[in-house]
Amino acid sequence: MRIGIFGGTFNPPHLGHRHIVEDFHEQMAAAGLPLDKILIIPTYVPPHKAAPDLASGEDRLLMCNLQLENGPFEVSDIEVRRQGASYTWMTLDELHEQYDEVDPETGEKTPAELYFLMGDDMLLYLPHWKRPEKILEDAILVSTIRSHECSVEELKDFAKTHYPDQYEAGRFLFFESEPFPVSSTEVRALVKEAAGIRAADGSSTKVTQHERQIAKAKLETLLDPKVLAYILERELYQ
Ligand code: DND
Repeated sequence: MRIGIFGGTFNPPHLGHRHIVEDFHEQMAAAGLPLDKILIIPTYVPPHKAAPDLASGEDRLLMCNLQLENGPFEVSDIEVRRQGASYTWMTLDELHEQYDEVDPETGEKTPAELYFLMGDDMLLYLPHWKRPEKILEDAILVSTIRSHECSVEELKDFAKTHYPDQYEAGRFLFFESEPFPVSSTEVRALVKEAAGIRAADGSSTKVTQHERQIAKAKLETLLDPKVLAYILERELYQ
């Protein structure tokens, strides 16, 4: 079985996430490696960063479902259920346990082929992840650019320099994607602004009605309408 994995804090999930994972799906098929499914896996506690304004695991699972509930995508609560810091090597172990196939007669194991998708920032941060070498044994890392500040060539050079053996062994894949530059940090700041709160100082007095409207209009271009409605209804990030 060939499984794509898209892990993230998804606080909240935005159209940049949808764009990259849809491209991933298409490009894997175009490369002759069609994925049987793609698991979208929100972290419980992100292992690598402070996460201000972190919405609950339940909220982030729900928002991922609202954004990617159809097609080959399946939102998985594996990390939210496990709780604690969501180290990727642990998740890959669990996924191998779940999806590796064992021949009932010979006992021979056919490991699931796992392909873990990430944007450029996460690939460049890989040396700081817990157990990157183990991760590269258990999954192939597939990456692309988030903005034109980086290029696929730079990503290849980085992987070749830092993980030469794994690079030679084909444990990295890259694809070209037209960037959709947006971040969850930017989205949360806009949500605050749309609610009349100045993100920088938390003050509720200084945002004009016009600025609030502009923030709301910008959010409509960055979020799935169902995710935006959910955030506003639940008053998340305010
Ligand atoms: P983020 O916090 O970056 O997620 O976490 C990404 C994944 O890496 C999670 O599964 C983490 O558990 C795992 N990780 C990171 C560091 C250390 C370890 C594990 C460890 O085990 O030690 P975000 O929600 O911010 O973003 C999700 C993904 O979407 C990322 O790969 C990011 O690069 C990408 N992305 C975009 N890609 C294209 N265009 C955009 C994007 N915005 C985010 N606009």
